[in-house]
Amino acid sequence: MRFGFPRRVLALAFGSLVVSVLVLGLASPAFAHNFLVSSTPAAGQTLTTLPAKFVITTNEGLLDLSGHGAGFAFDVEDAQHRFYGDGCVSVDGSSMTTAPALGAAGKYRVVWQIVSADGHIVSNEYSFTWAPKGAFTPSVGSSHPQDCGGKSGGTAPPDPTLGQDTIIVKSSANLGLVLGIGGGVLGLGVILTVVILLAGRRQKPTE
Ligand SMILES: [Cu+2]
Repeated sequence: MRFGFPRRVLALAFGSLVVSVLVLGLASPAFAHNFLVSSTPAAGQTLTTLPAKFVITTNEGLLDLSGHGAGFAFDVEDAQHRFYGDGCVSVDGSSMTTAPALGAAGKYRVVWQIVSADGHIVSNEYSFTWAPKGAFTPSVGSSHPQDCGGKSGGTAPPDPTLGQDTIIVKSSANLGLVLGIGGGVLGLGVILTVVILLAGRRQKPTE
């Protein structure tokens, strides 16, 4: 009985250690998937002038195996489903850029796709509002996304030479991280149950 409390504390400390290792172990592969850090235009932004370039910046280096953005896409679409830009992307470090082009004022949608540091495809979308101030000559756009003369971009399927599955990240939440935390919580529950059962069993004979 005298050693019951410290033993339980020790068991809990050990349990916490196991849970930490579990959470880190399960969550770390998730960090291999690049995620969006910032963009131009930004999600939900009202853009009033055309920036020098459109940019998607992720948390770590992108994997541009072909050297000309195969598997990458930066589609800009208006509410009438017309697409703007030549579909050419340039990959530099953790960022992908494309030459900016927009049509008439209104709501626009960006669909981006990148090749993650671990070779997996990650894509997502967001919208922004285009409200040009002053003189602006709108681009005509096209009925489908351009693919930079077959080099990159558009909604072309990912480079088959990558031989990897496609990960579609629909929310900004990191799915792997959520799964990792879920696994950690589950592990904690199991460990707590075992600790409580052991503590109960140990106390019975002394009383
Ligand atoms: Cu991956």
